[in-house]
Amino acid sequence: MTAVNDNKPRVLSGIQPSGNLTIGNYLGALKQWVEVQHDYDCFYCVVDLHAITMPQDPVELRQRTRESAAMYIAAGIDPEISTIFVQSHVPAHSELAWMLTCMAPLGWLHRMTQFKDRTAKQTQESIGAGLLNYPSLMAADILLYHADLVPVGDDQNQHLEFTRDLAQRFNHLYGDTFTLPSVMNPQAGARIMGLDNPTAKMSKSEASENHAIFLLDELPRARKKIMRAVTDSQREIRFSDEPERAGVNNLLTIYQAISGESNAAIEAHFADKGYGDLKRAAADCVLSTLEPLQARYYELMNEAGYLDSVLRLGREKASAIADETLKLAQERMGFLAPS
Ligand code: ATP
Ligand code: LTN
Repeated sequence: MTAVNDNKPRVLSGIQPSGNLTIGNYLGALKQWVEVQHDYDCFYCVVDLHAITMPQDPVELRQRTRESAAMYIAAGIDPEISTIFVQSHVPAHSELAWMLTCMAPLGWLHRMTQFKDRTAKQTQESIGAGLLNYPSLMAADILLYHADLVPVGDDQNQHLEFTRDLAQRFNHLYGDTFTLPSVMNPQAGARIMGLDNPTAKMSKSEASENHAIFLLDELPRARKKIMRAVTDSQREIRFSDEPERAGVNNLLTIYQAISGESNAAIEAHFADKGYGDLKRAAADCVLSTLEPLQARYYELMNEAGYLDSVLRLGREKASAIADETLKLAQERMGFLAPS
């Protein structure tokens, strides 16, 4: 750890390299990561161990792990300030995850909505046990670094509650060991919905063509996807939580998350305008974000060796902290230290 960061509260978060990153990942997670990095000692990992809870092609997984790390930097994470690393490079994550798995009540795990959603359409025979234990691994990621704050989209709030409950259980049984983390959701953009189906969360592993805007979509393609977004047959442009108005609400949310304007200012701006105007304005905002991000991304991917050096340093900095926490937890649980 560098001396400057010693007194700052800590942040940890991660994104799965399970597909190409979307504007949902950007607005729900990455954008906040960039915003907090000067005020916190930040650790951002590419969570490849989480990605394998669903089947992954080995060649693609390796490639996407590098691409995700490059995307963190392209989005504005400064590797000189924040620590960027790959989860599987720090074995302490897997080791603490096992210890926490053994303490995690099955009832808690079965109540996780992400688990219920992901397994709803599968048979017991086809669901890997990792999907059930997924939250214990996420808890390990967070607790190893004594993270104070975890910036995520709101779909992860239940996993954060689980992490706190598990940390409390450990602290109660074995003595004060882990810091209880708080969740941080963005004011706007905590849940971006699919453009083709605005009642479902935008997800990077959803296959349909007009569902998600990927951060690497060519700009005309990204614009086209927004122009084709599902809306409704009404005319009024205002924020709303009614399910039938979810499409318009989603476009307003995207516009707001990027422009930073208030609800009232946005509704006033669109008062005498139509859905076409809203879509064009949302597309302009999205493109103004994607353009510089893509330019930085391609520069980084062409710079041989740079990304590897960032990940090497990240691994060193992360391991130093994680190994120490793991050792303490092992001692508390009663493992015999190697002599
Ligand atoms: P997958 O489709 O592979 O399950 P995902 O796109 O849901 O992935 P994750 O890797 O699970 O993405 O999430 C990474 C981060 O991005 C988390 O903080 C999550 O809350 C956030 N995030 C993902 N999708 C959205 C979304 N549609 N709106 C806001 N935040 C999101
Ligand atoms: N489960 C998260 C990804 C994730 C994560 C973490 C987020 C894994 N470990 C630690 C924050 C902190 C998801 O977004 N699906």
